[in-house]
Amino acid sequence: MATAASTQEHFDTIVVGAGISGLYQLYKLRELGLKARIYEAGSNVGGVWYWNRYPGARCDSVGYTYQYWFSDELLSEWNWSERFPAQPETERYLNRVADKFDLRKDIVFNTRIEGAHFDEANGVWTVTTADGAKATAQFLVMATGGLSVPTNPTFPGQEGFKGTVFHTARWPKEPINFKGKRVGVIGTGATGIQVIQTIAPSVGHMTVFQRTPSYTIPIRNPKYTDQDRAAIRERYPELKHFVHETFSGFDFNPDPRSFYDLSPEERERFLQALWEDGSLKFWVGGFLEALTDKAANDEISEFVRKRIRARLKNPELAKKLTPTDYAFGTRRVPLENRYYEIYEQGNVDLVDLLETPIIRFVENGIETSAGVIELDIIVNATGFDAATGALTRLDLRGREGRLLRDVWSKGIHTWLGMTVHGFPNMFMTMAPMSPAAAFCNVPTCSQQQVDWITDCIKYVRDQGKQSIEPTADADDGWVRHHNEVANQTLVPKTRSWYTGANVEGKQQSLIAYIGGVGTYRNLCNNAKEGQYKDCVLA
Ligand code: N01
Repeated sequence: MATAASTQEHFDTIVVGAGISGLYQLYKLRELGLKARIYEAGSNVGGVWYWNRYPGARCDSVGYTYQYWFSDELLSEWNWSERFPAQPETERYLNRVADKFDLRKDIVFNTRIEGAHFDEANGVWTVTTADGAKATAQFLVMATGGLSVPTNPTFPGQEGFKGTVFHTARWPKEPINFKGKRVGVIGTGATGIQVIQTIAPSVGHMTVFQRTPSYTIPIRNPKYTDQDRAAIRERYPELKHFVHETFSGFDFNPDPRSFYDLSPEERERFLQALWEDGSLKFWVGGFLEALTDKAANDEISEFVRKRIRARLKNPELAKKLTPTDYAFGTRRVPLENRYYEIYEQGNVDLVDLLETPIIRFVENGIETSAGVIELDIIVNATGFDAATGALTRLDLRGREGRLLRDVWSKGIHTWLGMTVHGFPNMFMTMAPMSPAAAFCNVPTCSQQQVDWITDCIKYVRDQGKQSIEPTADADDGWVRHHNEVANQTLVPKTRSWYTGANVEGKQQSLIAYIGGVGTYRNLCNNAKEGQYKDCVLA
C-alpha cells in the first residue's frame, strides 16, 4: 500500500476514489505505463460497497453483469454464488480484484481529498488531503462515485436524541444487535426497503417513517450451481460487448415493439412474463413507452399497483404503501423480498409522513403530529446528494481559480458527462449528464467511461500536448442534447434524487443522460474518432 508520507510526489495521474471506477482506472493507467496514485477516504477498496454495509444491502443488478470484463482470467476464476449478490460478496470481489492486480501498492487509504486546484502556469493539478498533504499530477480523475455523499435529514432536536442514529451509507463494520430494540427507519427507497425487510424480523418493534411509497418488483434470487455458472460463462464473450450496446447496461434491451402493437391482453401477458423474471427487466427491459408515454405508463403503473395491493390484507396499509401520485419507473424501482408482508407481522408500524409529519426528535424518540414514538435506534435511509455532491463539496478549482461548486450553481454543465469547460485535464466518472449517474448498470458505464478517459489521456500525450479541455460550446451542446432527451421522457416530472429534488437548494434538472447507454457510448466514440474536435488541446 502507498503511504501518506509520499504524497508530495508528482504523478502523471491522480485518481480520487478506489471504488469500481477508480480501481479499473488505476489498472488502465498502469497499462499505459503512467505513474498513477489513488487517494481513498475509506480504509479499503470498494467505494459504495465499502460504505453501504447495512443489513440487507444487495445488488439489484444481476451479478454476472455487475463485474469487470477486462480480464478473462478474473472472469474464469470468480464464482458468483447467487443471481443478486449481497454486499459482502461484491465487496469481496472488489478486494479480490485489488489483490489480483496488485492495485493496493498505488492506493493511499484513509485519506480524504479536500481540494484540487489547477495551476495554469505549470499545467498541473495540486490535490490537498484533509491533513494538508499535497501531491501534483498532470491529469486528475474524479472517481468519487455518484452515490457517495449521504444526506441526513435535519429535524429540530436531533442532537437531543439519547438513542443511536445510523445512516445506511455510513454503517459500522461491527454487527448491531437489534434484538428487543425499538427501531425507527426513515426512508423507503431502494435502501430503506432492503434494510426494513431484513431487520424487521429481529427487532423488538419497528416504525417505518414513509414520505413516498415505492413501486417495487419482487426479486427472484436463486443460488447458482456449478452448472448454472458454466452456462453463464459460456455467454461472457458475447456479454462483454453486448452490455455496452443496450439501453441500460444490462444483458437485455427494451422490447423492440411498441406498447400499442399489442392488444391489452397481450400486453398483460407480456408484462406478467417480465414481472416473473424478478429483476429490473420489468422496468427497463419492457416497453420504452413506459418512460415516455403517459397512457402506456398509466397501464404499467396500475399493473404494479394491483400486485402491491394484493399483498396486503389491511386496506388502509395497502393504500399507504401503494404509490398513486407519480409514474412507475420515474424514480428508481427497488427489488424487494417479502417487504409488504413485514407490515402485517405484528411488530411493524407504518407512519405516513404526509398525514402525520415529523415535528422534531426528542430525547426518547421522534415526535410526529400524532405524538411521540419511543425509539432506541433511528436508521436514516435517506439517500444521497447524487452525482454532483461528491464534486461540489470539494474545493475543486479549474482555470482562473473558478470553483466547480460556483460554476454549477448557475446550471450544471459538462461535456459528455466526463469533462467540464474551464477544468483542463480533469475527468469524472459517474458524474452528471452521463447515463452512469443513474440510468446504467454501474460497472458497464464505469468501464466505458474509464476506457474513454484512458484513450483521451493517451491521445493528449501521443500528440505531444499538455492539456485537453472542452470548449464552452461543447458543454453547451451537450447540455442542450441532454435536456432535449430528458424532456422527451416522463422522468423529470417526478421529484426524486434523479432531478435533484431531494437536496435543498440543488439545481433541478435530470441528473443522468437518458438517451441510452449504447447511444451514449457511440457519441463518446465519435468524439474520440473525431479527434476531440470539440476540445482545445494545448
Ligand atoms: O435513497 P433514495 P436510497 N424525511 O433517495 C426519504 C441505489 N441503491 O438510499 O422520496 C422523511 O432513493 C425519501 O423520501 P422522498 C439506487 O440507485 C442501490 O434508498 O424524498 N423522509 C426516500 O423514501 C437508489 O436509487 C442498491 O419523499 C425522507 C428515502 O428517504 C439509490 O441508491 C441498493 C427525508 C431516500 O430514498 C438511493 O437509494 C440501495 C426526510 N427528511 C440503493 N429525506 C443496489 O442495487 C429523505 N427521505 C445495491
